[in-house]
Amino acid sequence: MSNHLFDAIRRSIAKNDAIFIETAQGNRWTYGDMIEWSGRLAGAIDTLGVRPGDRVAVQVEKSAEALMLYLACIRCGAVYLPLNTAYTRAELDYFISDAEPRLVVADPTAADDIKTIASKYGALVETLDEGGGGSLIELANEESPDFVEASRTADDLAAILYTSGTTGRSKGAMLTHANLLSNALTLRDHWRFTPNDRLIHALPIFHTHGLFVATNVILTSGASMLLLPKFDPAQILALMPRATVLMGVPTFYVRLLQHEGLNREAVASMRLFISGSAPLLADTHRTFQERTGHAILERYGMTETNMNTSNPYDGERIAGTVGFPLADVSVRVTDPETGKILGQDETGMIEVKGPNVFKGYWRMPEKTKVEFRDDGFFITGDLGKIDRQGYVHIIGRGKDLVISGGYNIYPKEVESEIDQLPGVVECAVIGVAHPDFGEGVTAIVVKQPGSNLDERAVLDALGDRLARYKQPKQIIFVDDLPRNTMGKVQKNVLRERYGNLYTGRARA
Ligand code: MLC
Ligand code: AMP
Repeated sequence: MSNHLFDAIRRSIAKNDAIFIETAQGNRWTYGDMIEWSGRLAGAIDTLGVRPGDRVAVQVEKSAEALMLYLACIRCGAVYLPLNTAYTRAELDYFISDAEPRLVVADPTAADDIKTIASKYGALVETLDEGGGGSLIELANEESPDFVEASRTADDLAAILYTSGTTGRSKGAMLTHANLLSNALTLRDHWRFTPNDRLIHALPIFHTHGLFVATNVILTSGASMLLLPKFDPAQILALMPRATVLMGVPTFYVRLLQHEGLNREAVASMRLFISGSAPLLADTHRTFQERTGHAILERYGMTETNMNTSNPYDGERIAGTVGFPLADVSVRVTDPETGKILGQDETGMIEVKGPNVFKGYWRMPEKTKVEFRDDGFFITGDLGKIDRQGYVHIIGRGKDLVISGGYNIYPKEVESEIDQLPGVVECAVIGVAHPDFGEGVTAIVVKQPGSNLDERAVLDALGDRLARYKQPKQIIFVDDLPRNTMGKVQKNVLRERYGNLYTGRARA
C-alpha cells in the first residue's frame, strides 16, 4: 500500500521526538504525536463510514488538532475540504450541496445549524472545538493509533478548495496528492528549509497559503512551527527570537512596520520573511529592509496552481516582482485575445503549467476546459510580463477580482446580493486602494427614487448572506453608474473616481 503524499511526509521525519507544532499555550506535538493522532483520527473517520474519495468538509477554528484532521483525511484517502470560518450559513449551504461531503466537521457552537444543512444532503456532522475537544476527538480516543493507510496514487484527489467564481458561484479546485507534494518539495528546496527551521504560523489554515505552503513545507522538511490562532503583531515580535521564518500576506508586513519594536535586533534569529497572496507594495518592501536588513521574499501563486514563481533565495529579491518560475513550473505570457505567446517585457495573460497545476474544477468540466489551453497551460487570469532578467511582474488582473488582506472577493457575488435588496436599482463593486488591507471592497449603489435605503441597512441585509471580509468597507450612493457606448459599467472610471477613499491621498 502506498499513500503518495503521506509516505513522503513520513520519509521527511528526522526524528520521532522532533517537535512538529508548538502552540501559543506552549503545548508541543512531536512528529511521533502527529503520526499517532492523525492515525487515530483517520480511524475515527473510517469508522464513520468515510471511504477513499469521499469528501470531508471542515469548518473549525485553527488548532493543532485541525491540522491532524487534515493529515487524517490524507491518510484515509478522503478528500479534505476546508472552509473559511467567516462563511455564513447561506454560503455553507452552497458548499455542502455542491461538494456532497460524507462528513462535515464543525465547531460545536455552529453544529446545530450545520446539522440542519447537512441533513438536507445526507452528510454526517461531528465536532472539533478550538481547544482540541469535540465529538470527533472522543471517537479518535477510542481508535488505535496504528491506522492502515488507504492506498492513494499521485493522481488521486487530496483536497478541494473553493475559490470565488467570476460568475458569482464558487468553484471547487481539485488538488491531487502530486499537486501538493511536488509544490511542497520544490518550495522546501527553493527556500532552503531544514529540520532546524521554526516557522511562525499565523495564517488561517483553510486556504492554500496557511494549509499547503506553510504546513506542507514544514512537514516535508521535518521542521517545526509555532502555531498561532491568528495574526497578532506584538505576539509575533515576541516570538521572533525563537523562530527562523515568517510567512504572511502583505497586511502582516504593513502592520508589523507599525510596531516600534520591529528592528534589526528583534529579527536577529530570523533568516527569511516570505510574502504572497496579494501584491506587496514596493514601499513596504523597502521600508522593511531599512528597518530590519531583510529583503522580503515575494512569491506568487493561487488556489488552482499552488505556487508558481518566487524571488530567489540567493540573488536579488526585486520589489514589485514575484521572481522566477519555480524549478518544475513553466510560465509564459500570452495575448489574452489570441493566445499568441508574447515576448520579453510584453504584457499579457500569465499562463502556467507543471505538476503543481490542479486537476480541474469539481463537477465543472466545461468551466475547466475553457481555462486550459490545448497544450495544458492554465490561464491564470492575472496580467503580467516577464522582463529581460526573467523576473515575472504582475501588472494587473484580467479577472474582476478584489484582494483584501489576502482574501479574494469576486465583485459579482457581492453585486448579486446587493442588487436583490428592495430599493436598489443596480450597483457596482470595486476594489479601492486601502492602507491596511491592500484593497477595500467598495460598493457604488444606485437606489430607486424615494427609497430611504442607507449604508447601515445594506450592511445589515448582507450580514447573514456574505462572509464579513466580503462586505463593503464603504457604500456610496450615486444617481447613476458610468457606462461605455456598449452600455457596460466602466469600473475603471469608478476606481479612479474613488481611488483616494481610504488613503486620503490626492488622485494622481
Ligand atoms: C478581517 N476583516 C477583513 C479581513 N480580515 N476585512 C477585509 N479583508 C480581510 N482580509 C474584517 C473583519 O471581519 C472585521 O470586521 C475587521 O476586519 C477586523 O477583523 P480582525 O479579525 O481583527 O482582522 P484580523 O484578524 O486583523 O485579520 C486581518 C488579516 C486576516 C489580514 C490578518 O484577514 C488574514 O489572516 N488574512 C490572510 C488571508 C489568507 O490567508 N489568504 C491566503 C489565501 S490563499 P468588523 O467589521 O467585524 O470589525 C492564496 C493563494 C496564495 O491567496 O498565493 O497564497
Ligand atoms: P486565490 O484564488 O485566493 O488563491 O488567489 C490567487 C490570486 O492572488 C492570484 O491569481 C493573484 O491574482 C493573487 N496573488 C497571489 N500572490 C500574489 C502576489 N505575490 N502578487 C500579486 N498577486 C498575487
